[in-house]
Amino acid sequence: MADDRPDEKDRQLDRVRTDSEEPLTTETGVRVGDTDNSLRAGARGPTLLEDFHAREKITHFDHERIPERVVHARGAGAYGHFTPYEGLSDLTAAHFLSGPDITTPVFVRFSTVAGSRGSADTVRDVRGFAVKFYTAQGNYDLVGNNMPVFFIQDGIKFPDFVHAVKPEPHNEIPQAQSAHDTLWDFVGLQPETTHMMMWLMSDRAIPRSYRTMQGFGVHTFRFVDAAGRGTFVKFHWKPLLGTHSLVWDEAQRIQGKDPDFNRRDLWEAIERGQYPEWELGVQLVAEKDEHAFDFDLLDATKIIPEEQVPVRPVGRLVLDRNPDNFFAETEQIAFHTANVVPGIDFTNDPLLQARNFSYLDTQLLRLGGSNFQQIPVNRPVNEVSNNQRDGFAQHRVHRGQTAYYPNTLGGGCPALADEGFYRHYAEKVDGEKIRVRSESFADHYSQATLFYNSLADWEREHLEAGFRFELGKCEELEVRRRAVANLNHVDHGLAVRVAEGIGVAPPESEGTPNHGRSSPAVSMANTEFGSLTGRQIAVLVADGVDGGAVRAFRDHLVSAGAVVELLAATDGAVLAADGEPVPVDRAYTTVSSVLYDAVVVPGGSASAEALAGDGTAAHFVLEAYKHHKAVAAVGGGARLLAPLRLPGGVPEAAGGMRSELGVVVSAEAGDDCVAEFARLVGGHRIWDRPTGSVPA
Ligand code: HDD
Repeated sequence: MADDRPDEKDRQLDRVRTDSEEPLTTETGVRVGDTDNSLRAGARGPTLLEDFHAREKITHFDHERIPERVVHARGAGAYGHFTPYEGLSDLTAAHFLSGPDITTPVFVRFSTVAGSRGSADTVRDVRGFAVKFYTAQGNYDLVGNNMPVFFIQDGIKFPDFVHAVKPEPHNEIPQAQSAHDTLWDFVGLQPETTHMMMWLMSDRAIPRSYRTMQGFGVHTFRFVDAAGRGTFVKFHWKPLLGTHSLVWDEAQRIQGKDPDFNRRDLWEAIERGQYPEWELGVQLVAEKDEHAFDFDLLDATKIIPEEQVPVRPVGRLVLDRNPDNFFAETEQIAFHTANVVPGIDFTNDPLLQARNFSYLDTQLLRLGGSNFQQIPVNRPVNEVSNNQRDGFAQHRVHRGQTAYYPNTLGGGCPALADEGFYRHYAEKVDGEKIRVRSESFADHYSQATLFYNSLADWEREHLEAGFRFELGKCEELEVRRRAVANLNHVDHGLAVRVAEGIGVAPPESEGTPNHGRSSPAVSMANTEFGSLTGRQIAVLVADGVDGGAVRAFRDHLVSAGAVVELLAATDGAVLAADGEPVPVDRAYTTVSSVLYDAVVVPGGSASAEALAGDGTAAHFVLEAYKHHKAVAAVGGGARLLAPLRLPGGVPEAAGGMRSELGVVVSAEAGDDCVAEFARLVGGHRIWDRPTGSVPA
């Protein structure tokens, strides 16, 4: 942990942590002397029913699995803490936001949505970003995503949407993919999905790391102050490392090379002490301004553009402790949008209202009954006191004669709180009982266009390629056509380019004209760059490598927070040109360029010759280049650049350092060369590098 003092949640968990050194026992505590042989009638005879140890062991094993989450089944989580920058008592009665001296323990679970528990991390999908704050006033769950809008406006459509995106029911294909007919059939018929589909086809759907991912509460919520006054609020999480994504081709390859890519990255960063951090921001709208926008604040398919209402930074989230046990903690944690604390309330957003039903309901099935809040990871750090009793797996031993309110026989306990209790915002509600969608939810295209207009060129190209990929996987031409017709209301040029890529006729005339407005804050190009923290750098080496160059890169990059791994044809060590043994971290046959952010070929003529003659090493560099990663080659290492077909050929190493299109070539690993490479790595990717002709 960041500091070694356990927080309240940690102390609570300590009471249930188990690392027994006692001899093996049954669940009833009876010692076991043999767990390898079942009790039989004679050495070769049948097994006896009275073997209670064997039966218990196998029965428990048979019951190890619980239903996976119906969505967000695959996830990874960590503990940490949240601290506000300043007191927000003028806005909310929430105690955990009342001052910078209050630090609240949290558990955060990141997830994909569509795939099963065992699916790969780097699929094209929304990512869940669910935060449980263990506050002194009870648990508060902010159950968000890494995209600020949602597919549908009313929760009654959620089962339809999820059935459309999940594997198709007749053959359970494809796993964890949105690129199939049923999803696109649904979205083409349901134009409210258009804005979210723009985000889903963008690189936001393939984050480089959970650490480089934004989070959003999505809905408009309400802050409520001690006097009962409300303020609309939208929540934002901004990663301090910037918001960075993978390349789609790379993401697909990682699914095979390391299906746990994002999960491993989070775990290892925390183990290294590089604790991921996010800043919590709020967009605030006064109650009187509820109708001041050209969209409805209650419509979860809309953002409030940051240029219209700036994001005010209010606090810091740090994740600094990995769970002890994946099942006990990450799997059994139960989030619920209705887990709120005094000072935070809902709005009438119909998506949120449905969620407030769904999350409790789903936990009852998934975690086997009504006592799931007693599971250690779910328990609040303050005391629970009520008349709820019994049920499956009741862990509390309630004492006394009474379990009802009011009572005198139990001394009136538990009594009602006279302070600090939850007060619902006294919103005036008056309406007819009708099944309609508000007219104010009717515009499904303006913000999709706003998003498209706001992207950098490379983001826009990736988005268009995303549409072409996904629709190209749809068998039904009519499904493709409908999707294109929908895009024609976002931007005519986009619709034409997508249509041309998937073999359907481009729309002849413009649908809805592009309004030309943009919101630069939604572009990833406008987030943080420059940090090397946790970047993975591959250094390719063979016998005869220039040991000085290896040290120069390693020292500089590691001191800037990067992780540097030396890769060779085999594990063990290589012999540097100066005769020194250089330990190898991994054989490059066990990894792949897609698992690294950048690659260095340090030179030394024998090493360069061996690497250039090894197809695996040559492909490593080629593929890194194809995926827009920084490449450095020192001295003879430049030989590996030959297959790259660089425009203008391989830069000459003789005349000092050259840096072009993210390729640094230098005769020596001097400070200028290493610093230039570090700068490129901090810039994440070299998007203006043309890679179409690179055969990787
Ligand atoms: Fe949901 C899980 C996020 C709409 C019903 N949702 C779940 C998780 C996240 C979200 C992050 C995983 C929590 C964890 O790690 O355990 N969901 C969202 C967001 C939404 C949203 C940001 C829209 C703004 N969800 C939504 C709707 C419904 C649900 C409209 C139902 C009407 N979501 C569920 C669920 C899940 C869930 C079925 C599955 C597992 C669970 O709850 O605990 O209840």
